[in-house]
Amino acid sequence: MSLPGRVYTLGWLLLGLGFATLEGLALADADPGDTLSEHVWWLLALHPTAWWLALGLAAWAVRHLFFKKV
Ligand SMILES: [Ca+2]
Repeated sequence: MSLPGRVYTLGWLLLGLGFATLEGLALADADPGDTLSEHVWWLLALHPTAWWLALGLAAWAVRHLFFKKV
């Protein structure tokens, strides 16, 4: 199944808007432990393997975003 490109664009825009809203609410809330970075640190503290997964994801993201072959 193939969706029109505009559907994906709208989805990514909604995802970004949702992220900005959630992160803004978490930053405005004085309670700790609710921002994205705090959740990432929590995940990384669970098991050393999480660091390797994060490193792999970061390497993939850098390659994908900055060295993508057109
Ligand atoms: Ca907070």
